[in-house]
Amino acid sequence: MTKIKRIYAYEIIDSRGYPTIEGRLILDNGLDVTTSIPAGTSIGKSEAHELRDNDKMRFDAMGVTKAVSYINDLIGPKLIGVSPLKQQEIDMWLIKADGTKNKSKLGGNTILTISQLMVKAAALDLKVELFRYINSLYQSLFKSAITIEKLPAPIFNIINGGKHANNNLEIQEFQVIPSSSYSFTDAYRIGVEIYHELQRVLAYRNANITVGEEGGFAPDFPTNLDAVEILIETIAQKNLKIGLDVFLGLDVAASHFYHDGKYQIKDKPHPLNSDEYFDFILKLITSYPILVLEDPLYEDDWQSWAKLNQKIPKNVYLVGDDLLTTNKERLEKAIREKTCTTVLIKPNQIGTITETLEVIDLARKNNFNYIVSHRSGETNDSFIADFAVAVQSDFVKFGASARGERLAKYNRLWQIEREELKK
Ligand code: 2PG
Ligand code: MG
Repeated sequence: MTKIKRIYAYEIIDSRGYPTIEGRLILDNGLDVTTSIPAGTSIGKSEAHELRDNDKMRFDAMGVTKAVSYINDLIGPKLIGVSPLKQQEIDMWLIKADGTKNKSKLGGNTILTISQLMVKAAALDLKVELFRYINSLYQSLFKSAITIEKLPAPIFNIINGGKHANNNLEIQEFQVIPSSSYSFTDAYRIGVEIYHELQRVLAYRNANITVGEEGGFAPDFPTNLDAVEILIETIAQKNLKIGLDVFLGLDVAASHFYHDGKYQIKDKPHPLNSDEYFDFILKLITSYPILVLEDPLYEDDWQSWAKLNQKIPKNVYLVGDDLLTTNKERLEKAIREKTCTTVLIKPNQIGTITETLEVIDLARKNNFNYIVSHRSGETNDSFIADFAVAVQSDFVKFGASARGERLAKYNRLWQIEREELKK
């Protein structure tokens, strides 16, 4: 059986210009893999802790040398001679070594580096595509199979706001979603064409066409609804039918404009209390063909979430991201209290691949939807694309159809459709 010969890590710079961890694993047969770790800008309170140096003399305190040294000096040496196939054992060992609830000792970023390295090394050693290995890992962990038959439908975030851009919109992501009846190839083309059309529409209106963190445009508008209207106009320009060919999505990321019990958005002249804001969201969802609605409410207001879940149309995916943070306990509560219908899946919110798969298993067993997502701070690693195919996520959220770190994922999906899943 192939064993680990060496594991080490170092800093690289991510899409936001900040350091993150890249790890490398060398097997005793000479094969080697690397993986790198994304980072969020709009972070949910219950996410795994991201270990940063907090040394103001380096990289605005964002360095990860401590995390790197944990891998190089502490964890890596202990894994020499171990088989990378022992995913669950190794993940559990890391969780125990950390010993905290939110991985604050070793860092979720430190732990995930090791966890992802194991997955990649195992797939390479077994000479199977990464997505097929992750799929078989799920099956061996939970004794239940997921049949790989389709590519997830892409959600393109083409206008950025909130914490992801320096513009004046409070809503974080304005998305277009080609109908899931399209092949990935067609959905990708439609997403790319809409992106360029939007650039033309914005330029025509003298709006700013610089981009935000996820590659979407970052214009200023008098209201958030103006950004939604612009998407509708753009889709019509392409002769596509809104609500049939293409749908809309929003990641409201409401926790980030919720202050002192009120929601502050420029669509209304005064800060809204919970009831007023609730009506605003309900009106929004009934006025536009919104298929995916993420984090419309503050992340600890479970009651309002449950109320909204009762009231919104059943075909809308009500998604908990900051609300659920890929956390099993939080998902259990959401299932119990019928808080939403969909969990956003981001491995670095929880810190190991085993735990991420556990959350997916819990969702599947309870008919809860899940959507696999990147982070705003990304690298060119396309691990998450394979992960999404492996678990047959209905949708994926990898940002705009622009910027290398986003395209690394979309292009990998395209490759899988072309080379692996062609009928
Ligand atoms: C989100 C994500 C990804 P971030 O809120 O869904 O789009 O953003 O990585 O900044 O948390
Ligand atoms: Mg989100």
